[in-house]
Amino acid sequence: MAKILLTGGTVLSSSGASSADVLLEGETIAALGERGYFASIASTCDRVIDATGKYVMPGGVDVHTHMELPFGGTAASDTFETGTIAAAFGGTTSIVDFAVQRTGEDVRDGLAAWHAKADGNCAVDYGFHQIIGGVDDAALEAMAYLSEHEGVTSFKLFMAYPGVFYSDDGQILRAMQTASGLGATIMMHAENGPAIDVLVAQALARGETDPKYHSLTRPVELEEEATHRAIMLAKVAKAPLYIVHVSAKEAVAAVASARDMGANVFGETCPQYLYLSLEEHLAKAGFEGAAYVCSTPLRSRKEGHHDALWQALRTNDLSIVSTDHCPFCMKDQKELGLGNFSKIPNGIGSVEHRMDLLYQGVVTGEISLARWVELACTTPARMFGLYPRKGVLAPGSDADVVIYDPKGTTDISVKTHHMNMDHSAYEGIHVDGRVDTVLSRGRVVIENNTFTGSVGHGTYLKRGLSQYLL
Ligand code: DUC
Ligand code: ZN
Ligand code: ZN
Repeated sequence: MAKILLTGGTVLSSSGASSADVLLEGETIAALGERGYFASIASTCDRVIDATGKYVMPGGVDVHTHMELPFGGTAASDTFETGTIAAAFGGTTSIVDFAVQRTGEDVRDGLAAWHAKADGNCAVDYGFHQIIGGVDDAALEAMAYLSEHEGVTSFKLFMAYPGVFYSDDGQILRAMQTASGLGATIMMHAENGPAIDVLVAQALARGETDPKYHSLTRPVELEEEATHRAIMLAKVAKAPLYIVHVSAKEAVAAVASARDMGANVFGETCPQYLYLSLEEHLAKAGFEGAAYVCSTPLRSRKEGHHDALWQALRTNDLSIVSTDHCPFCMKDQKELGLGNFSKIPNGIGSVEHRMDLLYQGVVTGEISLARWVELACTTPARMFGLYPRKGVLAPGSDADVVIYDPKGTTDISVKTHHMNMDHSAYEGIHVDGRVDTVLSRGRVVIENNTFTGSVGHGTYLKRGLSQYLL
């Protein structure tokens, strides 16, 4: 079994920082010791990595990605291969992607299709949530099977996208009741889709076709209302509820109020809602704004959503930052919506940049170092049944480790990123930190800005139930 010693670094966890050395044996962490503790065995190690002046932290866990997702007549442009290599470059060593079932389809076929896409093609470990796009008796039975036998313990429902993924309130309640019986988590895309569709049709009829109308036809009220309705339905069903991609401060308030009452209600946000805005990005002249079309949509900075999201990350009103990585190229993909914003495929790619962008929040004083680790690594692992295998540096945990250089810098650009996209939504953004070295299950997969891992190294993660419930 290969032995790797990481010396000289500052080890980070969700509770703080300490000077420690870390010994890896094979695929797992063997021990942590105070500085120099392993000096006598250093010569027996296969490799000693000097992390002096750098942070040594758990590999990132991104619990919201969409590799190869079919959407709007095209498909997300990252394959499991390109997307997980990009993830590794960015210090993310586990992803949880979404298998898809639509009305009339067999849930197990949907899951099998996602296994077929990912199996043998991933550079880092991966798990699946299951989208239930057609709640019926068979789908409810399948939820039990997936939760008990397949390591799929979370199910995403949509209050948006009528005719595609949408569930009505009765369907949502039934799925929540099933989840409650299983101890599984319901993940919710909380936007009032039928009302949005009316606003979209009215905007198009007025000739309002530019990308910015994507946000203007998805007003905060329709995110707030759906979030509140989802919380009430979960309360009736007594089911754990996780609101995905929260973007509006009013939706944060709904989540916070449910949490204050002791409900198992949780929320995530994504880098795009922290860094990008309606005014500065989506409303760019011409068709440039199409790069920033995602749902929930980018919000107005002057309305205070961005500040409210950072605050909620500090107070744990929001518990996780994931990416909703759903990349589309401008050419041939976003371009499908030229002259009609409603045809622009929804999604932004950032699986490579989540750890860096969130670290910039440490630099600017929005969050602490410990909170960075908690939001990006530890809580995602706990929320979705991967802890303590993932999300923490502890004896017995997988040796998924990021050595992060706070003196390094990262300039995000399409010229240097590894995602399969012909643009970057974060072009020109500067981060005062840099991913230095990444290990996935004891193997160095990134060093010297080079991918040294292999496609197929990533294994399927059978997940347990949430370890984060109140
Ligand atoms: N939102 C996106 O931006 N893309 C895919 C699906 C979703 O809900
Ligand atoms: Zn969604
Ligand atoms: Zn998503």
